[in-house]
Amino acid sequence: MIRPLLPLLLATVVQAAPVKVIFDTDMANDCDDAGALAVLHALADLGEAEILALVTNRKDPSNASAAACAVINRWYGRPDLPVGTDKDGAKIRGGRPSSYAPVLRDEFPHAAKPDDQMPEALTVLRRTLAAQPDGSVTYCSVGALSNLEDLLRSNPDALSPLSGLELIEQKIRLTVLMGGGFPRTANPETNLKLDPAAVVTVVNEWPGPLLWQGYEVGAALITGAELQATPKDNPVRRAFELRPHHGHTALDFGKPSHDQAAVLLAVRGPQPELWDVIDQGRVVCDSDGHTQWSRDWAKKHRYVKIKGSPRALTALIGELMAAPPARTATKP
Ligand SMILES: [Ca+2]
Repeated sequence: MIRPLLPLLLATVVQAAPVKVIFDTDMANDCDDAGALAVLHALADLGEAEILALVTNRKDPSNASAAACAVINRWYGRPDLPVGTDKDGAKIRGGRPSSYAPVLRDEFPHAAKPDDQMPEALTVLRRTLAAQPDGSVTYCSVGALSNLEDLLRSNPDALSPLSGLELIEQKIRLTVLMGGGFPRTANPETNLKLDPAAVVTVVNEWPGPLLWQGYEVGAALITGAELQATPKDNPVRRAFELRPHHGHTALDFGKPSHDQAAVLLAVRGPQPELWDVIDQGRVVCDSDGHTQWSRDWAKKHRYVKIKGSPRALTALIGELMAAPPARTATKP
């Protein structure tokens, strides 16, 4: 069945081939990761993206990040996407478990195991990259950078005769990073604060282009209430319903959309009508995770700012996040 396309979705960029995406998520604390995975599936439904694999990058006490990913993949009719977890990755400070991941795990059908029994994220990354054509993969990171560092430091193995550095150079065309703040923020941004050593490695040694989206971008994009119009058995809606935000839930009035914006940027690129791009410099990271834009030495780094009003981006993310799945949800 062909579903009606909403006006903003008609503004889709016509592309020759879908963008091949690896999604690296801390599907645990904030529900914008759930919203971002919804946007990614919606873009795949539109033929703009091909989801290659998911990896999780934050150790959540509920041990259910992979299950939450698998539940959402199944809702969108893609239950067989590879999902890997980082076993020694960044931990949530204070050990507070996710407000939504264990509930999604328990209320919805899926075939995922607990995070500590899932395939290694590094294995999933190396296997996925080795199987793809050169220069074809877009890496979208919306959490800690631990998996990127692990990949960068990895050695040749049975999955590929290439080192991690060589795999990145050969296979990844663009890496989009949600993290940091531009200009410099008072406190280090959460994703980078989780594993500053990994950030220092990535900013200094990642061989390909990095496109940064700082905290301030998502903070201006409030979405989530659009999900009220979706079915009650939509797990993304459920994640927003469970996530507290300023005395309400994220479903009531929405919340900032850091990760959804990063997915949009990864798949559609920095469309000039929506984004300003700042280049000719590099991101510098302190040992505490603070980022700063420096023009002292040009690397392949850029960062984005919203062009003009955030209204168009907000509406676009809201529509994509609430678009009904094109495929029938897979039965358990
Ligand atoms: Ca995230």
